[in-house]
Amino acid sequence: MQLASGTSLIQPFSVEIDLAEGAMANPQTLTRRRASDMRGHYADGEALERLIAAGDPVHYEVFECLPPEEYGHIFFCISRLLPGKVGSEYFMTKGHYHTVAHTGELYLCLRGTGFMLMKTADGQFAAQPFHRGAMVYCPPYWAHRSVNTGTEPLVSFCSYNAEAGHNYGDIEKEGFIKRVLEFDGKPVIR
Ligand code: PAN
Ligand code: ZN
Repeated sequence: MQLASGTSLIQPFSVEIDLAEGAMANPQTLTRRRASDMRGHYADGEALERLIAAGDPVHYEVFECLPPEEYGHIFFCISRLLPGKVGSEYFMTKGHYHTVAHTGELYLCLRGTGFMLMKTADGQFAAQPFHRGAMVYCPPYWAHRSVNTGTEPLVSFCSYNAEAGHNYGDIEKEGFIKRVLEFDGKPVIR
């Protein structure tokens, strides 16, 4: 067998995912972001500071399985975003472009309700609803952010090119164009 340069041969493996709870057993990395990691992302910064002072709750957890970071390999993860609001804005992930911008991503929602917000560098915006069974395709070049508009965790399985990387800086500067806020008890994108 001829190996392509830059792509390692590794042994096949499997991992167990608790579909009901939204957790991966023995992930290689577990990233946990709290309210204090979200400064600068919500419209109501004072509401966020009150939340941080009141115990700095977890916003979301990402359980990742990371094969070699090489062309041809595939990363996959479980993203578990808790329910809640900062002022009237629903809990959300930071959001990012991929560092290798021409790489896409698949999200399969396993539990909960919400939206995937997406935007391009030239100002296009899209939102796709999340509910159990919704598979959202995030094409190359689109920044992406999950928003939980429900009362239970929003859990998604995600998969993307291993060499994609995460670029948080550009979207922090640009913002996502629109936010998901609660009005009269219902989510509104504006
Ligand atoms: C996901 C995200 C995950 C957390 O695995 O990384 O939902 O969101 P942030 O990375 O924006 O904090 C993904 O899109 N990976 O590429
Ligand atoms: Zn991504």
